[in-house]
Amino acid sequence: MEIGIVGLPASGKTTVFNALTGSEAEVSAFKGGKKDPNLAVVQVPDQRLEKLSAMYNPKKTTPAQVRYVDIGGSLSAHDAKESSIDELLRLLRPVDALVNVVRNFEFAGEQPTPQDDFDALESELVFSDLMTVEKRVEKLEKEITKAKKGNPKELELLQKAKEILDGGKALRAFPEIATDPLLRGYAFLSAKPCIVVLNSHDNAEPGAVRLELPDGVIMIELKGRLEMELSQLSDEEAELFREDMGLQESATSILIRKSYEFLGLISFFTVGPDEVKAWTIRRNTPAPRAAGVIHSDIEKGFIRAEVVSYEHLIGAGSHTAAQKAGNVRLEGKNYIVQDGDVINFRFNV
Ligand SMILES: Nc1nc2c(ncn2[C@@H]2O[C@H](COP(=O)(O)OP(=O)(O)O)[C@@H](O)[C@H]2O)c(=O)[nH]1
Ligand SMILES: [Mg+2]
Repeated sequence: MEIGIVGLPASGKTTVFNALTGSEAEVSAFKGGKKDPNLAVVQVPDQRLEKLSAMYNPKKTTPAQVRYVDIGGSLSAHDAKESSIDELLRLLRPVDALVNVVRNFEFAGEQPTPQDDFDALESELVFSDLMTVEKRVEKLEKEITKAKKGNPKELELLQKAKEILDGGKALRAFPEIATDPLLRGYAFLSAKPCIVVLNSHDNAEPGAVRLELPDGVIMIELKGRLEMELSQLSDEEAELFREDMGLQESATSILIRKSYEFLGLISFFTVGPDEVKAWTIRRNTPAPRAAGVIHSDIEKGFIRAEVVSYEHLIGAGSHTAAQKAGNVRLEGKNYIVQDGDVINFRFNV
């Protein structure tokens, strides 16, 4: 899973990035500071993986990962050159979801305006998609009328998208457009699931700010700077501080947990003496496609999946015991992989 962090200048993108990833990327005290993107990989906390690892005692234990990209610069055409916007878009196209950081702290004497900030960024996403659509529609119309090539169905979908975007709306609320395979290649930003991070000052009363958000957007409140400071302490120290401040879970785990839920992601496991590993897939993924996450050869040569649920395996104490109890199943290509499945794929190459 890959998450792109976006937001207005000085909303705290890099601060939140540091909080989430334990990085120490440079935050800036003025608007329009450092512009280079920051990238980091974070392990998804999962107690099941630890239990499986204790059972198999493998050489290597590999948690599922989330990649975070803090894109740095602004998407707004007002304060960025087209070339730098293209560069940002290139970084954002592949991400599975956007985290939109909204300022809820005083900055350089300016009071926070979270609703306005959210609306402004939402328009940037819509505007960026509109630019893409307009260019493409123009080209496709020419191709279709003059050269008799190009897909009229694609044009029709793009024209619908243009209408929605012209009306100032994000594409994510229109799944028939946002998820159509013909448009997937455009990776429209406003079609991506969006998680708003309300980046609150240290003393903020949780829940005090309510935002009006469009469909398909959820909000998580974080104290970015505080969480960043905590992320730079040792686990034990951070735990003590958390208890003191009445914070239960780290920002990282809250965001990862919520984004998993929100994006409809689940984990399955592969186990063995060499490696115990967690893999991320979307809910409702059939077994061969899940196998493809491990390697495309396993998907192509898929024969069967040998499946036992995490609960059955741990309950039985070993794979052999689970098998004796009749809880290891052989599943075919239509099997829908479930959260916590422990799978051994059988395949031909
Ligand atoms: N009080 C407070 N200040 C913050 C918070 N997050 C960021 N800042 C400050 O806002 C400024 C910009 O932060 P930065 O992370 O560089 O924002 P970016 O431009 O969006 O990447 C810095 O001076 C930060 O210290 C926060 O949660 N609380
Ligand atoms: Mg920054």
